[in-house]
Amino acid sequence: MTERAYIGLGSNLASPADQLDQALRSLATLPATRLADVSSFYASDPLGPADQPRYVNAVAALDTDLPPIDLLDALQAIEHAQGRVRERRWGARTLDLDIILYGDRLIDEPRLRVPHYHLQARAFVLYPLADVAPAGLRLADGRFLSDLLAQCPFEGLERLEALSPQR
Ligand code: A4P
Ligand code: MG
Repeated sequence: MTERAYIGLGSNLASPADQLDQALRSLATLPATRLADVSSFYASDPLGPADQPRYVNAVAALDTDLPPIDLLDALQAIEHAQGRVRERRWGARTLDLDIILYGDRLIDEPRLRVPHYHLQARAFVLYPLADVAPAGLRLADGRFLSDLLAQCPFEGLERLEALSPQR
């Protein structure tokens, strides 16, 4: 069954906006998957260790027949292809791809938790998600995106002007 999944993209190394563009091209070619929509790109200071460059973040909407774990495998392959090296937690990275939501599923497995943990505290996830999600979106755990946005100020996010027609 085709499901709507929302993917969070983040980068703070090696031309972050270019990394996101490259990742979007890869998402568009995933098997059994259609890249349905892409948010604006947003810049923000790093959450976590402050001695790293600013991040660029976005959210992509996918319509996919890939089961969640297969989608995670595919995302990790894209991260790997773009030179992601896992170092310290919350440290700098060329590309981070997270499954924010997958249909209306609640997933709590060792490799995969959906909705993504910390979603509610992260403006750099919530605001791009709001760009591409339907008005009134309700998460699988019953929370409304509008309520999470109301509790998470936009402050600190910088919306970047579109540089490519893709966005
Ligand atoms: N995993 C579990 N659930 C998921 C999911 N829903 N989507 C597991 C993707 N992966 C999921 O991830 C570690 C493991 O999480 C994976 O192997 C997967 O099986 P990782 O990407 O290797 O580790 P990480 O990213 O260093 O850790 P973590 O806790 O995922 O960090 P975050 O939450 O991704 O935060 N500041 C700004 N401004 N913007 C950012 O994007 N990102 C981070 C990283 C820190 N500060 C930031 C930003
Ligand atoms: Mg991650």
